[in-house]
Order: sequence, then structure tokens, then C-alpha cells
Amino acid sequence: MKRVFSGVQPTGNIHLGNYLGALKQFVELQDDHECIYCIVDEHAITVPQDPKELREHILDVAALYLAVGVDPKKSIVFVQSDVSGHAELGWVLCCNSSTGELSRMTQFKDKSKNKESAPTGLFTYPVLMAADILLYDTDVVPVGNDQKQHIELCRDLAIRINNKYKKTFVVPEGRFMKAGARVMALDDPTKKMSKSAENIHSRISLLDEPSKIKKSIMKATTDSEGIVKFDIENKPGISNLLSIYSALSGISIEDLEAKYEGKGYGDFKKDLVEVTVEALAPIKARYEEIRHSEELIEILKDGAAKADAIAQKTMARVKENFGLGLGR
Ligand code: AQP
Repeated sequence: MKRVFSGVQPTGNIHLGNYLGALKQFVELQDDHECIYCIVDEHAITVPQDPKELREHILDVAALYLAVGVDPKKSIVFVQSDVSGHAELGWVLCCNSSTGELSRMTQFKDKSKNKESAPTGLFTYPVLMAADILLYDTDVVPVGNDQKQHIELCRDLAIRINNKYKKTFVVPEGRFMKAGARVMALDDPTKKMSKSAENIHSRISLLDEPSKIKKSIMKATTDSEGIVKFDIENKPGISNLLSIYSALSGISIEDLEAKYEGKGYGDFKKDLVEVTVEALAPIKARYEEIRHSEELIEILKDGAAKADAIAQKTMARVKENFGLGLGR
């Protein structure tokens, strides 16, 4: 069976972008792959976090993994900082990456824009992400397409090290959804939907109340044409809403365009509110059941032990191939 690895940062409540771009894939893959899903808290601290809030967000994300359908009987679910191999391998990879290639990462450029100085961790974030993936001999990485550049870097590092030392790493492939690979912000469809954006109406979080969902969708930026048509270049707002509608309902974009022919954006948005509320209701209900349960903690502890066993094997191989330690 091929091995899958992916993670989400506990930087806030998971939104429709995270869900449609990544989490839906997590669930799809677990029947015929060996899946490892992580809550990447070490990535979260590349920007300032409140310690109490971070702890809560770790459990929120873990509960949401389960609520969307990740099954701990089929998949390993754990918290990144509970397995020391991530940071350890991250350092080894840092020593094999260059400041030049990291300077080209667009996410770093975006997040450090207009800042005189940025945390070193934000700069080396893609290397830690490569370590997360390579630590588990991962074949497939289900992510949103904002992560394409980071996956390429991970592959480059694996190939570079395999060529320089003995074959050490499996070279992974990214996996991207057809619908939902890049969900855009509702208030500005030129930016991706993000957990940390200031405007709460830029995103729909999986735990939003129906009234908030309604407000965010009805306020969503469209255009003055009033024609429900998919055209990313000229009509990015309605195209984004069409993609969301299609991904949540399973109705093709073409069929949606036909359904709303001759109708305005108002009717379309009202229906999208209904579809969204209906899709998120069972997720929210399941989340409420498990969020404060002892079962959740046990799942994460068990997951960390299983992940650590795999990680230790990889680290032993890395140390051997790099000549680190005493070798016995
Ligand atoms: N807008 C998006 N559309 C599709 N997929 C997305 N992902 C994120 N945003 C979108 C995918 O969700 C997974 C987890 O992302 P993450 O939490 O590790 O970090 P991120 O990409 O930086 O997500 P956010 O929401 O924008 O967080 P903040 O605001 O904290 O930076 C990844 O697979 C990602 O591709």
C-alpha cells in the first residue's frame, strides 16, 4: 500500500479551503492507502501564537479531522511536536538546502511582506514541511495547490540527498483536488481563503453558525454582470462560489451554470447558503461530540506512538547514511 502524509496548522478554525483542498482527500485516501495525518503545531509557531490558544487549536483541528471522517482505525492521527524526528530531520535538511532556493518561496514572500525582519522559522518552514513528509517515506501528499512549490522543494531535497549520499528518501508526489484545490477569499477572490485573514467574512469555517455562513456568502464579492458563469479571469468571485457549490454538492459547474441561467446572483447565493449549511451540519455535530472527550486524547497519544516508531527507523537510516552519531 502506498503511504500518504499530510498536515494542517492549528492556527485557527479549519475553513472550506482547508476542507475542500486537503481534508476531503484525507478521507478519500484512507481506504486504500496507509495514511498519516498530523496537526503541525511546530509550523504554527513560525508566527506568534498565544500558548493557551495554540493548545486549544491543536485539539480543535484534531477533532475536526475526525469530524470530517478521518478514521483513527484506518489512519494515524497525531501532533507533530509529539514526534521529535520532525525537528531532527528538519535540521539535517536545512543543512542541505540553500538560502537562495528558500528565498524564492512565494508563501515566505507573502508572509514576510513589508516586514523589516521575519522569524528564521518562517523562512525555513518549507524545509520542516519536507522533513514532515520524508520522515514517513511518503509516496503521496494530499494538499491544496498553494503547496505546489513546497512539494517541489521537498522532491528536490530528496533527490539531491539521494544522489549525494546513499538512497535515503522516497521521492513523494503531491495530490491535488480537481474542484477545491484553491478556494479563494470571499471578500477578495484574488487571494486564497485563509485562517489568519483579518476579515472573518473572507472565509467560512467548518464550525460557523448558519447565520454567519449566510452573512459571509450573501456579502461575497461578485461582479455587476449578474450572470452565473465560470470565468476565472473576468469573473473570479462568482467562479469561486461556483467551485465551492460544485465541490460541496457534487453537481458539475456546467450543470450549475444551466440551473441558474436567467437567474441573478441572489438566488444562486441563497441556494449556496443552504448547500453549505447542510454539508457542514453533520461535521459540526460530530465535532461537538468528540472535542472534549478523553477518546480524542487517547487517539492522539496512540497516533504519536505509531508515528514515532516509523520516524525512528527513518532517522536511524538518515544518521547511518550521513555518518552522524556513533552508528551503534
Ligand atoms: N484556500 C485554500 N484552498 C484550498 N486548499 C487550501 N489549503 C489552505 N488554504 C487553502 C490547504 O489546507 C491544508 C492546510 O493548510 P495549512 O493550515 O497548513 O496552512 P495554509 O496553507 O497556510 O492555510 P491557511 O488557512 O492559509 O492558514 P494560515 O492563515 O495560518 O496561513 C494545506 O494542504 C493547504 O494547501
